[in-house]
Amino acid sequence: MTTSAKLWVRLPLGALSGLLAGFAALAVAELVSAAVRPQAGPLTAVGGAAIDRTPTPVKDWAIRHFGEDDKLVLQLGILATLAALAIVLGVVALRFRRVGAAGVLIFGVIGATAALTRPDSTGFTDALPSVVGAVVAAVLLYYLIGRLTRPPRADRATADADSDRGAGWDRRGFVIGASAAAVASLGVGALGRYLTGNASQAAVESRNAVRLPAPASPAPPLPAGTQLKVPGISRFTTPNKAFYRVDTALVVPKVDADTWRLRIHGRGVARPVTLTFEDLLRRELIERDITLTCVSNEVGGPYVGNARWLGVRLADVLAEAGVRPPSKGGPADQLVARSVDGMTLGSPVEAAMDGRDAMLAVGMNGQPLPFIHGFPVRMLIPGLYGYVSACKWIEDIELTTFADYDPYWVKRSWARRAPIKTQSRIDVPKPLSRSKAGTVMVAGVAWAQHRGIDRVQVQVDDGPWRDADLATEANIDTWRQWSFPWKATPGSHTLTVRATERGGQVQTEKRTGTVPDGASGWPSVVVTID
Ligand SMILES: Nc1nc2c(c(=O)[nH]1)N[C@H]1C(S)=C(S)[C@@H](COP(=O)(O)O)O[C@H]1N2
Ligand SMILES: [Mo]
Repeated sequence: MTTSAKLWVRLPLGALSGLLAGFAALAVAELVSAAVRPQAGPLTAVGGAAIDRTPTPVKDWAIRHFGEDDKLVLQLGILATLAALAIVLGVVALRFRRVGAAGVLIFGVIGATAALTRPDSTGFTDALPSVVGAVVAAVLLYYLIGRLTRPPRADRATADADSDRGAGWDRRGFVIGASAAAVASLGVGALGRYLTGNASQAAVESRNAVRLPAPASPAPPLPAGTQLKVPGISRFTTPNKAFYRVDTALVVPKVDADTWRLRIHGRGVARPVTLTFEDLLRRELIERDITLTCVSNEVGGPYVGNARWLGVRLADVLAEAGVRPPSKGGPADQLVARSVDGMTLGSPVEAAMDGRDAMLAVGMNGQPLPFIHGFPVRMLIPGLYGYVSACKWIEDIELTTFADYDPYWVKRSWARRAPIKTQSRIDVPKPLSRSKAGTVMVAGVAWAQHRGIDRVQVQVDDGPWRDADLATEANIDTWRQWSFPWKATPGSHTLTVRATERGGQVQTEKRTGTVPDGASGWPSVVVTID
C-alpha cells in the first residue's frame, strides 16, 4: 500500500525535478552566455544548428506556414522537446540517480558541440554556457532525487535499523531544495537576460549616434503617380517596420558601428582594404529606390519590399581595391559576402560592377539600417534575389570563383545564380473576398528588377487578357503598381494577372516552386460578387 502511494508521489515529483533541472540549466546558461557571447547559449546554438541542417523542402514549408514566426516556432519546439526529455530524465533518475544526472551532462555536451561548431563560434569559451548549465543541473537533479528516494538524515538511522530504506522521503528537504532552485533559476535567468541587454547597449548607442550624411547623388523625387490611390494596395515605399525579414539569425546580431570593420580581399584584389563605418560615411553616398525580393517568395507572397536605400557604390570600393570584373579580365567571378553571424552569400562580380546601383547600404528610408535589416551595413544588388546579393551585418567580402566556393544557400540546393523572375501580385481584391456588382478595382504590384515592367494584364475567368493601367515607373529597379477597373457581375470569378518585362518577355505561366531559383506562374484570386 505504501509502495503505490510512494510511486504516485514520486513520479510527478521526479518529473518536476527533471523540469527544474532543465530550467536551471537554461537559466545558468543564459547568465554565462551573457558573459561569453549571447549567440553561444544552448537554445540559440542548437536552434542555429537545426536551421542549418533542416532539409530545404522542410525549411521552405516552415517559411510558408509560419512565415516570419518560423524561428519562434522552432524555439518553442526545442523547448517542448527539452521539457519532455527533462521529465524522462527526472523519472529515470528515481530509479537510477547517476544515470539521470549523467543524462543531463550529455545534453550539456550536445549544446556545447552545437555552440563550438557554429560558423560564428569564437572559440572554446562558447562551450561554457552549455557545460556550466549542465553541471549545475546535474548536481541539482542528483540532489532533488536524493530527497525523494532517501528519508531525511534524522530518520535515517531508524529507517536503516528497520531495514526499511526508502520507505520515507525527505519531504522538507525536497520542498526547500525545489523552491530554492526555482527561485534561484528565475533570478539567474533574469540577470542573464538583463546583462545580455546591456551588452548590446553599445551597439544600440552607436546606432543612435549615427548621423546619415546627405547623399552626393540623391534619389530623384518619386514621380507623381507612382503610388496609386486604390484602397488596400501596397505602399510604394515599404515602411521599415513593415519590411519583410528573412534570415537564419535566432539572435539578431547587434553590431557596434564603432568597432565594425569590412575587409575586402581574395583573388585579384590588388590592394586588400579594411573599411570602418566612418570610412563609408565619409565617401560619396548614393541614394536609390530598390525593390528587394526573397527567392522563398511564393507566387502572390509577401516577401518583397521597396525602400529608399543610402549607401556607397560597391563598384567604386571594389575598383579601388583593384578588382576587375570578369568582362575586363578579372580572375574572380564570384563575390562572397560574409556576415558577423557566419552567413555566406555569393554574387556575380559582374553584376556588382556592371554599372547598376550595387551598394554597401548604411541607410533605409532615411534611418540607419534597423538591426534586423543588417545594421550597420548590408549589401544590395538590384535585380538579384536577396540570398545572392543582400548580405546583412556584412563584415567580409572575398573575391573567388563559382567553381571554387559554394556559399550557404547553394550548399542547400539553391541556384548559384539567381536573377529575380518577373512577377506580379494582386493586392486587391483579397482572395475569397465578397464585393458588390459594379466597378471593382483590381490592383497590385509587378516587378522585374533591373529590367522594368512594361505591361500588366488581367484576365477574368477564361476571358480575354486586358491591359491594366500602369502607375508611373520610379525606376527599373523598383516594382510598379497597376490597377484595373473591373465591371464585376454577380457570381464567383477568378482573376488572373501577368506582367510583361521591358523587351517583351511575358511572365511565364509555368508554375514552379521556390527551389532552386524562385517561384514562377501567374497569381490569381477567386472572389465572389453579390
Ligand atoms: N547575414 C544574413 N544576411 C542575409 C540573410 C541571412 O540569413 N543572413 N538572408 C538573405 C535573404 S534570403 C534575403 S531575402 C534578404 C532579406 O533581407 P531583409 O530581411 O532585410 O528583408 O537578406 C539576405 N541577407
Ligand atoms: Mo531570401
